[in-house]
Amino acid sequence: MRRLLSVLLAMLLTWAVPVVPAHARTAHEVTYDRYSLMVDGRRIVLQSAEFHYFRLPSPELWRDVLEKVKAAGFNAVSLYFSWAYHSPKQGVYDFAGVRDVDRLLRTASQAGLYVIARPGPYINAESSGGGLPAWVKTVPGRARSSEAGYQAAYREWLHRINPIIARHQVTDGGPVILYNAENEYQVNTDAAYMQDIQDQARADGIDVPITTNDCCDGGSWSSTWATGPGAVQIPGIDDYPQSFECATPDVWGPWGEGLTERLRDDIPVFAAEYQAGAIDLGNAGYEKCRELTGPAFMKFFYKNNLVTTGATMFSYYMGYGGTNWGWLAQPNDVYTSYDYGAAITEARRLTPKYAEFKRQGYFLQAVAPLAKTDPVATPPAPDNPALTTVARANPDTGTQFVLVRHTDRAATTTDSATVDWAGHRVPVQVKGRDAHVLVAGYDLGGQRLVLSTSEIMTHAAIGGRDVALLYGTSGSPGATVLRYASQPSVTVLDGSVTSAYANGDLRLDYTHDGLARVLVTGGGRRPLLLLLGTDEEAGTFWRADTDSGPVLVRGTELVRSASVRGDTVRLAADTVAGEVEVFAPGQVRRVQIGTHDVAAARTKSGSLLGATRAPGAVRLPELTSWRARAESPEAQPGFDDSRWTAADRTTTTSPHPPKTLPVLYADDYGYHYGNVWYRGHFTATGAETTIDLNAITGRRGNYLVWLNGRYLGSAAGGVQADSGDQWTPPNPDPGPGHFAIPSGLLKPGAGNVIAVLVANMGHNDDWIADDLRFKQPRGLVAASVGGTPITWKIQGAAGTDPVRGPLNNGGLYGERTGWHLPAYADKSWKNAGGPLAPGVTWHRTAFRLDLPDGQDVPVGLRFGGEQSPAYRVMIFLNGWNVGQYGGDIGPQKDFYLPAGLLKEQGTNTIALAVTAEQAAPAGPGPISLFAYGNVRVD
Ligand code: IPT
Repeated sequence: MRRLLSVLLAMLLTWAVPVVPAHARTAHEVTYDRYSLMVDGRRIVLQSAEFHYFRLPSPELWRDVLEKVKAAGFNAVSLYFSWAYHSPKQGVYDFAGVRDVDRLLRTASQAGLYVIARPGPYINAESSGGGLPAWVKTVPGRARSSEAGYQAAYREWLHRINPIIARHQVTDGGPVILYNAENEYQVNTDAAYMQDIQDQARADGIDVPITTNDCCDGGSWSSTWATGPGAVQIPGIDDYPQSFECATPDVWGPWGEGLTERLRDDIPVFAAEYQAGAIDLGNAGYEKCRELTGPAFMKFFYKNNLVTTGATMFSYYMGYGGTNWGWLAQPNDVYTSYDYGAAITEARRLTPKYAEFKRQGYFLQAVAPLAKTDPVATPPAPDNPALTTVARANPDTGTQFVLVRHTDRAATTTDSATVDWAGHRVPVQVKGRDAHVLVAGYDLGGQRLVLSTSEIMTHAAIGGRDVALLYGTSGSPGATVLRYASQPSVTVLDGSVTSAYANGDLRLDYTHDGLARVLVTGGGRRPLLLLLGTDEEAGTFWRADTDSGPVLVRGTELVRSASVRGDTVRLAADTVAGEVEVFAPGQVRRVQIGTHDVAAARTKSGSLLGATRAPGAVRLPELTSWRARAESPEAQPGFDDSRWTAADRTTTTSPHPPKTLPVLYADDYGYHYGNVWYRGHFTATGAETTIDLNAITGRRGNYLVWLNGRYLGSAAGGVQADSGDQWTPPNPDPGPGHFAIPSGLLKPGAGNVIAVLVANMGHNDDWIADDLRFKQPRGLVAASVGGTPITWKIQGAAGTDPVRGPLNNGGLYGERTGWHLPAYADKSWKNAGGPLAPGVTWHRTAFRLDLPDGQDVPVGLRFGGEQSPAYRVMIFLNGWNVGQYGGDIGPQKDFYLPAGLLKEQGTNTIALAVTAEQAAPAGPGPISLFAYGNVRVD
């Protein structure tokens, strides 16, 4: 017994790792003034990226994304919390598994990020209902108001989510630094509601500053109503200057200059959502969205905003977009992928936008005087009107920040000028839609930077010297001037750089080309290693902090973190075959990537240079042995629907009155997501000639109709009955379908059965808070057979999947009987490949993966061939509904299968529910697995 105890104790001592590192639990104070946020009095520039955990249902991958966010120089992440994701019905909440937001907040903390917590209750985000659960559609009281029924509902949510957020606040040693109330709450506002959200938050222990994100201009909680009920401490503005027209990525700033307004004099300028990608409204594909919001846009708009407005709080929407898996999408604006054209792709890969974030983010974090600046009235002027300068300066240090940009923001030419600045005449050049933030009068570590026409990416004291990384457009001239007490000695280690010393100033002139290296020693200062690179070279650098100070790394695909122990620096890095160069503290002689020793040699720059290892090659299996089985037994007249819900209501809480009775709105019967079946029984008079239906499915939806087991055809589902906005007239006939009854099919004087399968593509948002758009019904909104009375039954999802949550399933027969689940025995199914009959046919196959440990190989499912208008496909991976494919759905042919849902070592099941609205000679295909990439993760 004693032995057992001591073994247990030993185990505890070895394995009990505190969840949150002890040093992280220190309480901090968050304050602010007109310049910036402050933590314990220290100013910070908040550089945040938006991330939606609910669009990545794999908690193990949250860490990957958040580490990538951190490594790009962000110090914060902005998190919407989706009410709908956690609550299948009133009073029921689930924060387990993929919904474990406590784990999410711990992971953010471990990644070293602050959190902007945005629990809504309304979040928009192109998510179904804008994050409001669909059950809220059936609650009396206008959504997003203080009316009674809705108030009880949203308070229920806040009292569940707030305590989780509250225990992770900066003020208690956690990461949450701001709490965002509501979302773009501008139209049909109710101050009592806006105030109550904040009162509830305070009562639940939220004590960090409360913010809100206003849309478009500063007209509401930000300024006009800044002091009344509902006013928040730090309002911010959302700005999407590049629009969402991904098809025309060269159109420049159609939605304006993108300058974040100063709203009040007592708070910092806060870009609460700044465009960092786009929804793909025109089905151009997300690569086009990435181009629309690519490095050129980022350089011009982000830098212009920084220097023109002096904003010190930025949150970029999105940092990583993710997937509208299940029924998460708000169908009017998005399809399955929510890649968003973001810096990190849906499959978690880094793009050129990521490198641009890194160049800018490192600068914001390294150059402290940026956190407190005032405008400079007369900036140094270029001698070429094609170029314009704008400047700010820190009133305490005098450090100047000068933006150099094209006067005409659409210009694509390369223009040069000289500028008289800080006692020097220096060349500047702007290529196309680039812009530069140049710094003068800055104490760069132990150095004095008089000015540079290269941009500062970062600098750090490493091994008794300063290492500074500066960069500029390839081929452009650069000049850097440093001040010394006496003439220093200059060694050009690499590249071509000239130097001249006069009156205490050392001037270096060069052309940005590759990576030049200059060592400056003496002159009364500690040594300086200047790295002068092109944008591309600078983008290959990483910076990580260790207990022994910062390290800089050139090369690898990603440096997640670094640590120094004795004479060894260990990098947690992703690699392919290539170079790694480490600038590390003086005692470091050895480099490890993970636990692997890198044979590294000392360079003349004092760094250690070695090679990185390639990942092992990976072959993915072919998808063969598909089995198929048709379902839709509900269409047959003899189907037993006695256990289905009777759809017999004559009243509804919906603001949209029914067009025929009974009320057939799916939500009214508790069926909120996915497909819904209706069966209508009637005794025919014999005079009936058509079945007249009307269904609202949301955009991209359809419905299929049978009479007495015979397929009559399909129709497109409507988007909305009433517009819900002042611009679009009401639509009395949203999703009509008129189905002629073929002769001989009707049974006069006897029982006849209409069967209708209606897609529910997701719920409209509630952006203008008028209830009308959000509470658009789903399902049938009108039904008649020539006036003959019909008795209706309805069946949707058979409950909530306890693991996968409320949005995973609708009411297809196969879903109700588990055909999507991996354990389902499909042995008796026929080999797939035959023609498709109208209705639903499932296809299943299994495949084994054995991906190597220690590699990241994001896997996708690809539909080859042309999209067919005949059918649409719902894709299940091991029971998880990972998306929808089809010409009516969107342009997407590749579907990401996130690890976690995907067993990287083991057997996986793909189940496809193919809904054919026309007969087709064959089902979807060819279907294959592919890898988005392959890196070692050490
Ligand atoms: C703004 C929303 O706040 C956000 O949730 C998301 O919908 C985003 O934009 C667009 O992707 S809405 C603003 C563009 C009017």
